[in-house]
Amino acid sequence: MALHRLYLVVFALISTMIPVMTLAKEFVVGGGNGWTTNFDYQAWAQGKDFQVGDKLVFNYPVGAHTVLKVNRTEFQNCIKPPACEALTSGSDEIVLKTAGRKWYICGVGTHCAFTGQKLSITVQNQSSSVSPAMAIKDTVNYQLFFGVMVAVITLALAF
Ligand SMILES: *[C@@H]1O[C@H](CO)[C@@H](O)[C@H](O)[C@H]1NC(C)=O
Ligand SMILES: *[C@@H]1O[C@H](CO)[C@@H](O)[C@H](O)[C@H]1NC(C)=O
Ligand SMILES: [Cu+2]
Repeated sequence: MALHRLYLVVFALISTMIPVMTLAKEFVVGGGNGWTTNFDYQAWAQGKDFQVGDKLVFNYPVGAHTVLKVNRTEFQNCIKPPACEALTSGSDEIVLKTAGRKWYICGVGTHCAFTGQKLSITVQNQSSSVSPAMAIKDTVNYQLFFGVMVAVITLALAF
């Protein structure tokens, strides 16, 4: 019986962790096309639900492109921001930390201006405060549900 209870405690702990860990979504920009020229990134972004805590991944051959986070004006005019470090790893990950409109361009040559290598997205707020992963009411309810369920099962087995 003690073993059963230990098993259930472990199960309860794991089941409360899973929703938190799978919560943040990862978006590979451009999907299989990656981060490249002559691709419609606005069409790609259309209908996607970007939320605080989610991650963007820009994939491209190292040296072929870069990723620059820019403001609206820079985005519209394909201006590279002064003193902004470009991401150049070829597999650049950007965690969306705040809500609102975000703009990204490629800093290589005229990729932004002439071949549309630019992405603009709107990041939605999670509910409110604390860390993004913990802030979601549904998750908390889900965890609560699991916790209660496991407690009930544990009690049922213990007696
Ligand atoms: C965008 O950044 C530029 C610097 O490259 C700055 O001069 C400009 O005021 C910024 N525009 C907005 C709308 O923040
Ligand atoms: C997101 O939520 C924060 C705090 O709850 C608020 O200050 C901010 O204005 C919100 N942003 C958007 C884009 O809704
Ligand atoms: Cu480029």
